[in-house]
Amino acid sequence: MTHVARELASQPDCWRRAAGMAGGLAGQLPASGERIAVVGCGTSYFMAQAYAALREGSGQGETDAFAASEFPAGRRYDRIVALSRSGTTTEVLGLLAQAKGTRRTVIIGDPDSPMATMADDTVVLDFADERSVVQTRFATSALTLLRAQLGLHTDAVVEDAQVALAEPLPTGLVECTQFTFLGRGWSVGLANEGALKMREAALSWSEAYPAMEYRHGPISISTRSTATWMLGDAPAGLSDEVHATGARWVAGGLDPLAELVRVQRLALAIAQARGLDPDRPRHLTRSVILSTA
Ligand code: F1P
Repeated sequence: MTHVARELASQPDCWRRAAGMAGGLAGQLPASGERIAVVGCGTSYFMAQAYAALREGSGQGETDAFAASEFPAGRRYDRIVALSRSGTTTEVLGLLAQAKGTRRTVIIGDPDSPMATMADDTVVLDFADERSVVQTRFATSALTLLRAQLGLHTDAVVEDAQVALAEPLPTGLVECTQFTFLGRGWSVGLANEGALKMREAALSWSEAYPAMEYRHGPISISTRSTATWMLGDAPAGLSDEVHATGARWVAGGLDPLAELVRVQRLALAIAQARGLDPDRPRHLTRSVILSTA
């Protein structure tokens, strides 16, 4: 069994643990009403997008998400929250160093990483750290912690993750030549992450959009050999329009975070079918550490 397959399967347990921490971290995580920015790179950035939409959408304060490299230097926030499994990603370290006057909270997997000592609040999810390069459980556990702190996590989410791990994947998906993942609100970040997983682990041509954007161009890619996968509830009429292209439509019936687990499984199934080792993703390293930033 690969590291990524084992880590992927441990997500229900990790989510339970992460959610259980939320009550004890009230002083370290953003309070309701704070104006915050959430940052990260790669997978961590997509989790930041999901959290930002959940927090602002539930009326708990203005929340912007940025790739760490694109943080607008002139903006003022009550707090910057950085997500980083490794705690070593160059762009995140650079931003935290520059933002000394702002309260900085980091959520990291490795307690011995440089990020652990440079923030005002350090939250360590070491139980969710991973051996694999391709992230699964750290990212979803960090989001579960933040979701629980917003009061938006329930046991039903963990039950859905168990269903996502147990049920067979829809037939015919492994053979598809292209995948489009769609989301709405907080699941836009999850759609972005699903597409990234497919690229990283399976070298699959995958795209992601807010669901209402699909008709504005991306639909032209859809045809009999492609699949369009909705994370969360679909806009009215969209499934019919996808069916009319001949593409496969995958309706996300589970909680969107559990639906992402199904996408992770698909990425591994495609990697296996193509003879790829998902623990050795092409051109990737566990963390991007730049000598010239
Ligand atoms: C972020 C990240 C991963 C990506 C790759 C390089 O790392 O961009 O999402 O899959 O392995 O690093 P981190 O800041 O969360 O450690």
